[in-house]
Amino acid sequence: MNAHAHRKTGSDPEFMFERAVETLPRPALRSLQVERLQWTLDRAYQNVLHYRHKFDAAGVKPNQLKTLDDLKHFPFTVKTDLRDNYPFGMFASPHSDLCRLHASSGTTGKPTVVGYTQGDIDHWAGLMARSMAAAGARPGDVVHNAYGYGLFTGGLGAHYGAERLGCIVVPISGGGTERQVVLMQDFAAGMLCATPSYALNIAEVAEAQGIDIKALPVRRGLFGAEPWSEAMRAELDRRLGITAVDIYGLSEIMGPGVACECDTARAGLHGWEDHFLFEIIDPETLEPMAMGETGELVITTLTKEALPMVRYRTRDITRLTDEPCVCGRSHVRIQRVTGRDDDMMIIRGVNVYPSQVEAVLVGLSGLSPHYQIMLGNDGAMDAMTVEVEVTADTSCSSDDLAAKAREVRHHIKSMIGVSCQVVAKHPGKLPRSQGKAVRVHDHRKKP
Ligand code: DLL
Repeated sequence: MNAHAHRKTGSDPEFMFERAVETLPRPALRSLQVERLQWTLDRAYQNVLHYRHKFDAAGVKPNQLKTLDDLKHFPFTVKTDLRDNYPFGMFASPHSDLCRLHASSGTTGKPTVVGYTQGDIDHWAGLMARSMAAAGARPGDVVHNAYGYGLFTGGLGAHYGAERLGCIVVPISGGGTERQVVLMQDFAAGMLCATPSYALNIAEVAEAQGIDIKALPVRRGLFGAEPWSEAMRAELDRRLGITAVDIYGLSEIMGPGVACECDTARAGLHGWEDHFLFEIIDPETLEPMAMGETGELVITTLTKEALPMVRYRTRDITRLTDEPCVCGRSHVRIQRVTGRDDDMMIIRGVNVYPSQVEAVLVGLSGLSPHYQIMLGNDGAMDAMTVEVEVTADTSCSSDDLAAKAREVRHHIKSMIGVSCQVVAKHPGKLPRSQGKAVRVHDHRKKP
């Protein structure tokens, strides 16, 4: 067996970064959560005017929370609360205690600014180390970090986590894909951190460079920051010769590492319950939903100092499960996030997420997994055009492209139940992702 093949198998599958807390029995986890929740509510009420006003208006005081169930009496927090209090109005720490700011790109209006104390950064690094270990990284591994560095939380979040775990981090960020492939090879990366769409781009560029990425030591992919499907996971496993693991997070709550799958089960992301409280609510009625039911994920931070978040409505649609996991971790599992409720398209009365379209496209013969969706008008209704790309070994005569488009249209209709237009393009004609892929382009007329 050569060295590469040996490294591919990994070592010490039982390794846990913080075994005691990751396997904490439910009653102990619950009492830890109540204690930390009381601390968080009190901190928010004492230090953030926004929370004080909201709690007062709802007629609740932090000391009224005695059990986790009492949280339902407290008001929700939404993204516009952060925008309305731009830039620092939601912070619970004085400026002198801050050590980092991150911000969202703010495509609509002002960016969302989030702040961290040194304590927050320490917790974040620990949770990212925990996530990476769950995903199969081990001390000494080379971690190729292709998440973007900068105001986006992906790059620095993964960077600090990898270092905390004792890995050797390559802070390459996104872009320059040919060089990424060469360095993955030369530095013998064991884990690739990237958005799933960028990982696909890396796989494709490696193939074009004639580098067999499957034969490289890289054995784990830590992919997140955007919705992706099981079909895409199978595609990434196959093309990169890795085990692709899903990681979830959002800036408002911390960044990456709020939840992560274990590589043992790959069946839902362990939400780190010693630092966050997870609820699912009905986005219409705002009522809490039961374990297993699908709705909007709501998160409350339990240890954040600079930016405590009380019942933050993520807009992400998912469900929670609490069945024991084969890995032995006791923390609740968040099922794959299909998309945000604001990404949901309603096409001729059918609710569609871009990731559902992806699941149909990935794996169809003669088709590359790249796609984009154009939204337009069809009279009073919304219309969807899906642009796909054929593979290099497929005929590109206009008849064949039209036939391919008809075939894809048929699959989308039969699997998602929605009628749409499909345009099949020549190889390489669709944009390639360098970070978060932009799947939907909205050309609908504004009312
Ligand atoms: O995307 C943090 C992150 C970086 C997560 C790297 C994972 C890896 P934001 O830019 O604030 O933060 O975007 C957060 O991205 O509310 C989801 O809608 C989406 N998202 C993040 N991870 C996943 C995932 C980072 N694994 C928003 N599956 C979230 C589906 C995801 N959607």
